[in-house]
Amino acid sequence: MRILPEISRTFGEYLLLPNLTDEACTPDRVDLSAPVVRHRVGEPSALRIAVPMVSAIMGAVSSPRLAIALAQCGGLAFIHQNQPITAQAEMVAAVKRHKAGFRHSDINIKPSATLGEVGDLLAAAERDVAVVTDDGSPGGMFLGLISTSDFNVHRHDLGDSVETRMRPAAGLATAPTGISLSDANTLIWDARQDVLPIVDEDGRLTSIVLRRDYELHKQFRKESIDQDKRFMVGAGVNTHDYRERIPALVAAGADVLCLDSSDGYSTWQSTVLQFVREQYGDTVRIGAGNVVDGRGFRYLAEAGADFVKVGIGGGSICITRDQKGIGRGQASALADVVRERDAYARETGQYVPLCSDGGVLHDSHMAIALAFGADFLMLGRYFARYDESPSPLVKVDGQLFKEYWGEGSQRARNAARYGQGKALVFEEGVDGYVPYAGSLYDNVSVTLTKITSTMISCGSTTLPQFHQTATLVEVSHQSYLQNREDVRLRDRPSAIS
Ligand code: MZP
Repeated sequence: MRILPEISRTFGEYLLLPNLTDEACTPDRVDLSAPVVRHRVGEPSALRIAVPMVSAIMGAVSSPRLAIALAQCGGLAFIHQNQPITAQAEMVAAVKRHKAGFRHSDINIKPSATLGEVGDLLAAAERDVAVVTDDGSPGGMFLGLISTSDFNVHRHDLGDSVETRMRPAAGLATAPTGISLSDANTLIWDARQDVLPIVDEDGRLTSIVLRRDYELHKQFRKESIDQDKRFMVGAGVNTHDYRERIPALVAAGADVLCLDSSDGYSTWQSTVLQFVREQYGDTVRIGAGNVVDGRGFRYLAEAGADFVKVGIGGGSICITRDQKGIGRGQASALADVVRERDAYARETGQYVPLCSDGGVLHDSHMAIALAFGADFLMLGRYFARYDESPSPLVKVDGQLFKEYWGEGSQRARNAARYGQGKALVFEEGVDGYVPYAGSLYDNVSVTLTKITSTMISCGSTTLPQFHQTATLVEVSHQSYLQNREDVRLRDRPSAIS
């Protein structure tokens, strides 16, 4: 038995101190891109993301629709593996079928459509917008746009039978097919529209550009796109059916795989990594985890993992620490693994990126995790709240929530992950709700702006620079409590009157 001479700490126990911000440190210069897979020190990673966010390998989080939305924002989704191989491969293929660029407008509806009809269309097509034309045909006159957020809220408030509500009509400017994204964005901006219809030579609507896409592009400029102009997508795999699942996912076009386990410090993971190298060499990339200390990292890095995922017990729906007594505060786990990653890079010349998985309760925790040295972040609760996640929207006491359940919950019945192939004997995750928060695009944009702003205060314009120069300080329990009390009072102004 050994007892580590330190306390296990989480993100909320730290704050960042500002560093000098100079003229070079402006929002337009901040580069949030991150490596996803191992690479030689000083050389670029073969797979990078424009923003350091990936979605959790969970049934309540990562669907094709969320994957496309997240790729459009510059991140990457991992399609969950708690489903038959064919179903998962079909989800990956569905993401890869979508060409990056302008949105398709193949859901066309009549102004007289009921909300129920619109909802069914949106859900069936996995789109977040439908185009309204005067006669409901693709060639009809463009009248406006319905977003899924509007639809969801209206449907709950008004029921299915009322007439569709549209965003204010926005058909003033149209652009010809073939226009570049930046020209389209200039037009949409100049015309002060929410949406820019793209029309063919006969004036028929072919696709659309959304203003919020423009804003995202303006800020972050990139989408997660492969060389073939398809959206990038990842997929979870396990240590049981990998001989069949991995080939199916590779054939479907998955860009990167990740072993999905609450405890990755095992010979099973090493066996899967070896299988991938034997079968595919370096053409298939695969991450492994989860680990919470340097030993676990070193074991998986030496076994050939392309990235390593950090975190046990910190997930918002996780009860592993209560049930099994296993885990570590996410900040302490990261600090330990980051030290080992850097030592491994010095010794071998190989940089193995780290993904911090779980435990992000506030946007500020993302900045803290990155400051601790994480290369990118895996988020479950954060994405589950949005229109694009696959979980049901429900109304409780007049407030809208999305359902969110852990992969170790009875609901997920993830015997493969938590029960080692046997029936689930005890739960490691809960089945609950998260407050509904609207569109992924809008929220991600705000979150990235906050991270950018933190980095500027800390005098950094790149993540590697942030890793090196960030100065963190522990907060006292008293200071933590006082801050929480302030937040409570801000949230409930009547309490101080
Ligand atoms: P969070 O972003 O909701 O805090 O955490 C998401 C992470 O929790 C997932 O990526 C996964 O590692 C972990 N998770 C998923 N299901 C469970 C469970 O049922 C769990 N215990 O811990």
